[in-house]
Amino acid sequence: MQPTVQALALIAMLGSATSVSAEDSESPAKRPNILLIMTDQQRWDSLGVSGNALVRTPNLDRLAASGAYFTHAFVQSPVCVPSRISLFTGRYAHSHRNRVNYTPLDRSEVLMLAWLREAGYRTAAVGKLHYYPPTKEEALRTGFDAVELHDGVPFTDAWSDYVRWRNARDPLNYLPYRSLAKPIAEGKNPFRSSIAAEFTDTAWTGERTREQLRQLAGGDKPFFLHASFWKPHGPFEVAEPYASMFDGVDFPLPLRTTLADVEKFPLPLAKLVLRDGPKVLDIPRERLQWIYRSYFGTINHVDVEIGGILQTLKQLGLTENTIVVFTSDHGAQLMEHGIMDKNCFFEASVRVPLIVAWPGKIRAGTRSEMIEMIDLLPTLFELLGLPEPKSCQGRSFAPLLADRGGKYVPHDAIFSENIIPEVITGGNLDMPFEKGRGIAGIRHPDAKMVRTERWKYNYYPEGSAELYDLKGDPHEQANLAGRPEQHEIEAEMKDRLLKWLTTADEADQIAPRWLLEGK
Ligand SMILES: [Ca+2]
Repeated sequence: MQPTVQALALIAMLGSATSVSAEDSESPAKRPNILLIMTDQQRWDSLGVSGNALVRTPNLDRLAASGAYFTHAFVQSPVCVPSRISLFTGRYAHSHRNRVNYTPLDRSEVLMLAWLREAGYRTAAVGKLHYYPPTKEEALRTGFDAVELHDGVPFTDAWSDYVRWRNARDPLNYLPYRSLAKPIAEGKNPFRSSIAAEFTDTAWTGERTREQLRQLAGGDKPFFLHASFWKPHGPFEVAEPYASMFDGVDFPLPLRTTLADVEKFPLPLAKLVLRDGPKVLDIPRERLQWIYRSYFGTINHVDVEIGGILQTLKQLGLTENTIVVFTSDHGAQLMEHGIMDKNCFFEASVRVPLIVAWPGKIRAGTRSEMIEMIDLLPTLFELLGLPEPKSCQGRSFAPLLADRGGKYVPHDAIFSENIIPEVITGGNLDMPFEKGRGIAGIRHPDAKMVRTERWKYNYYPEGSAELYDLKGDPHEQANLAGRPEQHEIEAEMKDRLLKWLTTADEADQIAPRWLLEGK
């Protein structure tokens, strides 16, 4: 196979050994492993360590206590594919251009795993990847040596290793894996799954990750292993004993959103809320309560599996030499502002848990600096002693984790961006995308968010905006955009967005650092 242009560029970069000092550079065999554990649609406030007294996440809480736990980590796009590609490229969605779900990855983009493989790592993935086309071949093409795939939506089941695994084991394999038990007694969880916990995709992801760990432990290369859970993403089916673990527990529910509230939203956001009609706002409180119990039940199930993965890591003697990262691709509204899922800029959607642990090597503690998820790639590369790909737009926070000589400059603002496909497609995924013209000739309503410690400003292309004072209004209830007394702060936030959009790509436009340094 011919080496790719990107591979040659990396070899050139490694040869010039630029951004790390000689004592930081490790030989490939000595470099630590990376275990990247990811969940789908898990809110920042869904861990015990986040201050949520009702949830049960003892394993993640322990991991957080052993490493650096970030309370203010933000995804670059509040939807699956753009967010994941941002994490894996260290680039904003408008730069990697993979901006909505079910769009193919631009072949000129290089993912973290491909850079790591070129640097001597063995790379493997278990679970949800969400590439398009959603095949194992496509996943392998992006730089994985081994992939066990389960994207978890029906049209991808033909390629699902989980579906095959379950079919071979589960006596109830004739039932769809998301089927709900019937009948459900009055006062019991209507989302109880008819599938036993041991045959769920959550259990499969845990089991296969542990098996991959055993295989990778025997190799002579360091490894990058991506364990990617489908849950706690809805629909909210949940297996016993997790289905009934919160029976009788009342989670605090969000304020009810009325049609009058939604009519004040920017038009794209209002269309997102009302895509299936206004009846969504009338969800009975009791049913919503069961949704909360089920969502947090699946989080406990995932936590149990993560506990098993970390236990295997320990048994294999790998804990000391493995950087463990835990995060999620975006959060979940759970009916805050009338939205069940995400695709918006409220904190519940853009803010996610982030833990980075490496015993004895990085400082344990809780950090409140604002982190962009594109910062993870340069951080890991700095910890590994690898030069940062010049295409990367993130900022390493390694100086927060260890004393490495570098000084950390915290972000004074972080950014996210979002295309709301439902607004233009009505949920129809088959509408053809036309280069330069969007979908069916309609340009994307491409919304942008900037957030400082205190303010959040969301701008929509048709000219509407939201401005929230997070200090006085943490639940983002009062949109202050357009108020004369907020004119100055609104102008400042808009200016930040413009500066970001005009400079984020500058690494591609100026002389690459590796040509200038190391002389
Ligand atoms: Ca997702």
